[in-house]
Amino acid sequence: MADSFTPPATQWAVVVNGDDKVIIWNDAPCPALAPDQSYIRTDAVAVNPSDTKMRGDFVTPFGILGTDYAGTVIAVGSDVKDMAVGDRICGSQHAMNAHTPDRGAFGQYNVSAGRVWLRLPPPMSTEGGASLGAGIGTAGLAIKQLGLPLPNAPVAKPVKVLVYGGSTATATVAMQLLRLANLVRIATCSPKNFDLVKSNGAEEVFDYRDQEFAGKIRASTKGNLKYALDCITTVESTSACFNAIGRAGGKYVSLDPFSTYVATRKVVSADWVLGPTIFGDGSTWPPPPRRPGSDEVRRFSADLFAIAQKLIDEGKLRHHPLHVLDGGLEAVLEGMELVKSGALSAQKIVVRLTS
Ligand code: CO7
Repeated sequence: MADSFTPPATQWAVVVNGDDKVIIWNDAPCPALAPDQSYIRTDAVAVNPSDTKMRGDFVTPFGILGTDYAGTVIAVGSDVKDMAVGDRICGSQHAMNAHTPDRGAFGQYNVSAGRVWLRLPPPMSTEGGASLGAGIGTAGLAIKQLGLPLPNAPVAKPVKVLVYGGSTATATVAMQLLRLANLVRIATCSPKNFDLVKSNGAEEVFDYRDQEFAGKIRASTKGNLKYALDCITTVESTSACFNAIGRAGGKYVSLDPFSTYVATRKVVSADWVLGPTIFGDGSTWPPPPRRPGSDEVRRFSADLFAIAQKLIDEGKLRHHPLHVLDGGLEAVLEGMELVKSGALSAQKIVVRLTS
């Protein structure tokens, strides 16, 4: 198939121009098709908070924005055995990587990236699929950095894990993975989202605005909590997680660089996840994200997405609640403004690009 396929010369895409402005560009380059990857018509994209933060030093001018997409395979590379034309797939891109500025999700076409993709089974909508990639990648890396197992290797004896920000899109995926690994989830969120967070696997949920909640978590864990996953990463969230971890110490992992001045307990080791490293290519962004590639992470992503594939095929992993917009790439700009406004609660913006 690849032999007879010539990628279009240009496409419509959402890019950041030389003046650091987000624009829709009708002359964006189309990526080449590698022998081991597939070419996908983009049918839907999701907007992540990180997409709205790609400005200034993070930008490769005229690089294509966007992390998460879902669509239909229109061509496969000559070495591809596990995808076929017509398959519906979803996946993620390492947008604004200085080496591959033509590889962002917010264009008419995507080329799959490594093994960071999933084939969508019939019950999973294309829009739901579009919301999965960054969540699975980020949650998987966070669980790895906590030193905890994925669902293919459940622990024999349940261990409690605090998930701060339980109603975030990353947390609802993380809690499902933790539950399937026999780990016990304790979460925080607003009371209006307690039911959602419980339905995604939290056994106990606390209101983070309740002044007493750190004490309540310490009581619930009898002062023995060892693991905290911070999906928010503010001074308050870091401080609350450090206070909740028991006297013997443990591990704290956040999704952004955390404030070290509140992470002062020596018995707690702390780390943070850079989602786009899931591709194994490291990061070209300015420090602290900048880092070299890692074959070990590349292998981990292949394992993680194989595990996730099995879970979605078996109906064991579901997507975050969606807020779906129509209106093509213009609606992607609208979605980015909605995410930036902070008005969303427990919803992932997904934009349909084709009907
Ligand atoms: O991974 C990538 C690529 C892979 C291939 S790209 C990276 C994607 N990950 C990130 O962008 C991680 C960093 N995340 C952020 O910077 C986000 O700003 C947050 C921290 C919000 C998390 O992003 P996520 O997409 O997971 O969350 P969300 O937008 O779905 O979260 C919104 C929720 C709200 O519903 C609030 O919860 P409720 O229950 O109170 O409504 O976040 C909650 N929230 C807070 N909770 C406590 C928002 N601000 C909060 C606060 N304290 N200050």
